[in-house]
Amino acid sequence: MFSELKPLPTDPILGLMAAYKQDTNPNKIDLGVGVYKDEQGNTPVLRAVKKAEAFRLENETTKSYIGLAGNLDFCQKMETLLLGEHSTLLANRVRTAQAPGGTGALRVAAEFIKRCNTNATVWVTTPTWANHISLFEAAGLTVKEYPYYDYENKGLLFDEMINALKQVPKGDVVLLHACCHNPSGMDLDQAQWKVVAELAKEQGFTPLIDIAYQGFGTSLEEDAQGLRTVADTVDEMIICSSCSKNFGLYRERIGACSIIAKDSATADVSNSVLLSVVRSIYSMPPAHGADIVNTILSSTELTQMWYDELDEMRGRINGLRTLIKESLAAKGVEQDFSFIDRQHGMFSFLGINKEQIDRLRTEYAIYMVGSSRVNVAGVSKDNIDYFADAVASVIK
Ligand code: PLP
Ligand code: TYF
Repeated sequence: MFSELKPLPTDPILGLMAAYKQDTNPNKIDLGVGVYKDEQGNTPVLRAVKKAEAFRLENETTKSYIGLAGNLDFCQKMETLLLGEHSTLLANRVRTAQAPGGTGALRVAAEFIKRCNTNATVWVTTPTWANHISLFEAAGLTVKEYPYYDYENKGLLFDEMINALKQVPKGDVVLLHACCHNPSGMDLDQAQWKVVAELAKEQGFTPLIDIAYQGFGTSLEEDAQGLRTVADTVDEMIICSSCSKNFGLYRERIGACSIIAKDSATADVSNSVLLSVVRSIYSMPPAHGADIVNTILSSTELTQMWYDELDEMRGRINGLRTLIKESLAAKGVEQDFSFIDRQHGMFSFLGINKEQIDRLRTEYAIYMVGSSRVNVAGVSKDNIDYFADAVASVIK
């Protein structure tokens, strides 16, 4: 039966990562996959993570099964990180299952939605992370898009977005990026979050908030503010979170799927369905990443160390955004790139065309996604000049 299979293309972002690795040009720059890099181009293990891992190695007492929801202390800490320590929802309306990465959390959410309403449509931003679409479709859900990024003005199509969401009925799901929108870097401001939250309440659709970059935008608290506004407004919502970026735990596959229901009884029923979904996919999540996050967040010392490391990563990203804007202007590039400095997280669209993207790769060994999405963390003080010269030369 295998011989009936047709070959499928690889994920273009992961494909780019492989192509970059093989490139022998000493000046090559990787602006592709969304992984944080330091000034040396490395993605080191965070110091707080190393300490927590040493502690785990010494103190772990069993490898026995962990349970369907995973590490319950981790789940509780994630709820607090997401909703804020003063949230009244924490007492009885939220239930969380640890998941294998943000992607695992999204797949669990997709199956959960399916159990709620087999005919649900999931509405995603235009554009969105390509995996969103394939993942929800793979779960048998319909995916439709709503306007979001304004390619022309490098801003938001907010009025168009609201008009589209006014057509979304109860029983459908609207996916929102909490912060650091992937791929555009363009986020809603707090007033806009309020409008979306009120609309969700009025229309009755269920918000699904994907938060994969908490702490990479403005701060841990501010990056979750929009999510908290929605949580305080609506009766029910889903949150899919990831610890890949902010804890640098990418390959450990750690994230969570949280359900907020209108009351404690509905939350309990939702939780039983959530755990049934988990059991039918992978039975239970792996222990390591959750243990590390829980150890860090249980220790004042390690939490402070993590805050400092997160501040360092965010500071570097935001500094590079300014540097990119200024370097391109200094090269005499007339096109306005100031939007890069106004956007958040690791990604922005340069807004250059296919031919220019190809030239950057073939002539300069500068790799970015085909949409012109760049990971700004791939730039450094050492390569910024080369990068700015290259961009200036292809857009002339
Ligand atoms: N959601 C968004 C918007 C992402 O960009 C990513 C990827 O990095 C994820 C979810 C999932 O991340 P992971 O599965 O690596 O935790
Ligand atoms: O968009 C990105 O680059 C990150 C990383 O299949 C990623 O979200 C990309 C593709 C993929 C998994 C993770």
